[in-house]
Amino acid sequence: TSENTLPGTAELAERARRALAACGAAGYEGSGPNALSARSPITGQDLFTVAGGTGSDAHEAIAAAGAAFPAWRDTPAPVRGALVKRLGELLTEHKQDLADLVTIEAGKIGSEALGEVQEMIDICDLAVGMSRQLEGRTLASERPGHKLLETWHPLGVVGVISAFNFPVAVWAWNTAVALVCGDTVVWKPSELTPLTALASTALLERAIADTGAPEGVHRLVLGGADAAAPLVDSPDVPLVSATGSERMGREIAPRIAARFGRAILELGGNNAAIVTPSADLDLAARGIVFSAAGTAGQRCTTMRRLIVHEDVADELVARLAKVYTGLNIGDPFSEETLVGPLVGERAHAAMRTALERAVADGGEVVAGGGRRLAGAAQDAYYVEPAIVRMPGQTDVVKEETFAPILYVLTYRAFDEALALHNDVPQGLSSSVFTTDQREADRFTASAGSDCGIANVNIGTSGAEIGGAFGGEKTTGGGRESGSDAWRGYMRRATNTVNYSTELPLAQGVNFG
Ligand code: UN1
Repeated sequence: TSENTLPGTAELAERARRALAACGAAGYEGSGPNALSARSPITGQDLFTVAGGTGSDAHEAIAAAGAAFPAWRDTPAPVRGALVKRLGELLTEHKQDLADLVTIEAGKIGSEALGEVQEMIDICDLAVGMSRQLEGRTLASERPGHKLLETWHPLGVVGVISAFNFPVAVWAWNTAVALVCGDTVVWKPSELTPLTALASTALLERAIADTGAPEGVHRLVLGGADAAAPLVDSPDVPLVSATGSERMGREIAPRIAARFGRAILELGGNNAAIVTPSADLDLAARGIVFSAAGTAGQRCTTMRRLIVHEDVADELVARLAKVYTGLNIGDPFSEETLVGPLVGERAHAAMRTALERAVADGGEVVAGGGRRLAGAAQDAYYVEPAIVRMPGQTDVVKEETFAPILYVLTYRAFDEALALHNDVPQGLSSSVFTTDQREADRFTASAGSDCGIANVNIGTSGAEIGGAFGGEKTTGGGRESGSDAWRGYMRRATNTVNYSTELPLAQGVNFG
């Protein structure tokens, strides 16, 4: 492994400024009461300060998006699609600029940062197609000369709250779909990633100007949890789509429910893979390493548990440990790097604590766990992804620690593997590695994985945008992105139309 050197903070700040300027963001640096530090986990240092008052105040933003709603609602959906099409073109043009900002703010390696922007472009393509396919159904009426229809209408202002780890893709999933659905959007990104938010907003604003859409269809609100409070509590925001921790979900879900608002929640994951004796271990090892160590363990879909048949456990763990020892950890801008930094000190402390608890529970750390590059940047937290063999699924294994720790459990019978798999509070993503069709089909059947995503012979992370994304239990139950997840962004009306000259009542009721 090579201990690569890190870029300097001043160099990162310059690179960020260049990318922002290319995307058309200007006038964001400064001070003021609500000023925000833009920081890079690459060095752990502040890059510069984003002026207080950059972006809108949430109340103002909700009012502006609310005022733009009627005109946007009344714009034909395929015309709304033209805005998203233009956004997709601008994202394609500025793919590298945005990816640079994702690397600078979230610490993702170049390829994953570009992948995140590709995910934005992909959802724009999908949403443009959707804009001509927002379809309802016709249903059979029980009455002669009547028809029963379902129609779908724009909802209103959608509040989007997103996390640091996918600072722009998750915004795009929500925003591209909400916009073609005729909704307007107020976005509160993570306070850790204001720059990617400013750049994406600048691109969307350009697309709005280019296509003549109402300028209030989108507003950006910067700040911490306080800044998002009006989105959570305002009756003028019929839908809140929030991605983040279970703790955040527990805080906001009851408040949204108390006003009968709708929520799409994407909270924690504690994603596992079952590896059966018939698995192709080469393929499994590759899938596991990408899902468990990739993105430094900071995806909601990161693989955190491995449930391996005892006949193949030693061999698989030995292979994984070998690959882990060779992982290049360091500067995410370096082509050789596979593992960039953790987002910050708290993530590192959480990782340390989890490893200590795992060891206290009888776990054995078979790879990684150490800190790297502390000499080069004491405020940056580079860690070796860890593999820990556990004697059982103890409390720490049932929690989501947002860091690269893979707990390994063993099983004898497939039933036991399924039981262990589902015995955690979270239900986002899952996979089985097997060449036995019965096991694969059992895993994806009703009594198999209880997650929103259940894969066969690929890892738990890196879902395509074409499917609906989200999970069950404490993951929150929401679905975003593809398939018919768009329905969550619209309101449904049932229409009964009588085209006869009679007035028969339903259920055979006679009334005079
Ligand atoms: C997240 O970590 O919040 O499936 C989203 C994946 C990505 C999205 C992850 N497409 O890993």
